[in-house]
Amino acid sequence: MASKSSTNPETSLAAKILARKRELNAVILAHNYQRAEVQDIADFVGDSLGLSQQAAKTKADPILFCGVDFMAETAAILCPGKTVLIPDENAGCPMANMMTVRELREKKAEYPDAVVVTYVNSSAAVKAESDICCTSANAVKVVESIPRDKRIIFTPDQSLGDYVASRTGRKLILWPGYCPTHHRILADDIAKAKAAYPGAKVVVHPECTSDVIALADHVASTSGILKYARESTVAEFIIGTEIGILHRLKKENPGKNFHPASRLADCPNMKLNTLEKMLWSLEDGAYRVTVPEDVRVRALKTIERMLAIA
Ligand code: CIZ
Ligand code: SF4
Repeated sequence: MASKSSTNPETSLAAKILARKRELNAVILAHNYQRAEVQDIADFVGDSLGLSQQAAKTKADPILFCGVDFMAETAAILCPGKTVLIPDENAGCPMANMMTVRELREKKAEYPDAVVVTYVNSSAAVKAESDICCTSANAVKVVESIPRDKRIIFTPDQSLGDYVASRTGRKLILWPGYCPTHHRILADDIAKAKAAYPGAKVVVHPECTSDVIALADHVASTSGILKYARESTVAEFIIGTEIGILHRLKKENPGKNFHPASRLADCPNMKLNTLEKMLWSLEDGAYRVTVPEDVRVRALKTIERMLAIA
């Protein structure tokens, strides 16, 4: 009789991916929102900036980036000369797609003196057209670094911008973009979860709507949520972000309980990457994510200004 592992298609797929990875000297990076099995086979799991920094540090090449396109682009910006692959070419971010370079130029013409702060969830071309980048982990710090007399256009996430405005007391010119996945988490979901788990801490991502954020004990990026769960003496949490993060939260904190604020917060783009597509990607050298050099150089400056502050 065949052993259980040799008949398990996921196990053999994983074995093939690892063999191909070794053959190519590839590194596998997976975002905190990826499928559990994708996270489990990755060399590094993290947020978009942390993963791109890993990509820049490693000697491995190619980089198989399991996330959405702007994340793979950020890796390509930080690692010129390396091959960056994404398992599914359709894994995009609807929020990043809520703005174009042309629209941003129009907004800049309206406020010619303003500093443009752009969230990492944006295309390389939009980053190139911006003054400074931010992530959800450092957005408050980045905005605080800008002189108080300067006007700020904050793009593309209105919810994150609104949260940063409330934390810094700054008036920001907000782009009307948002994350459709995080906006599926409703204040009512938080209220119901709090009633069901009265001792739990509510931890939410700043991409959530302001009424959800108002009910939270802690607001943080994915790396911040993981840190909070690790360091908290509390053993029960209601998590208001994309549900892919629950896998890592449970894996790293076996004695603690995590409840999703809403099961609907499941990003279909993040979930396009599968083990099968990872293997095909390594076999075919597809899909390659590239950034034109003139755009890359300008987008890199925007990212470097952020890194100098945060
Ligand atoms: O920067 C990232 O990885 C995103 C999109 C979210 C987060 O909070 O880490
Ligand atoms: Fe974009 Fe939201 Fe999906 Fe992240 S979770 S990739 S912000 S749509």
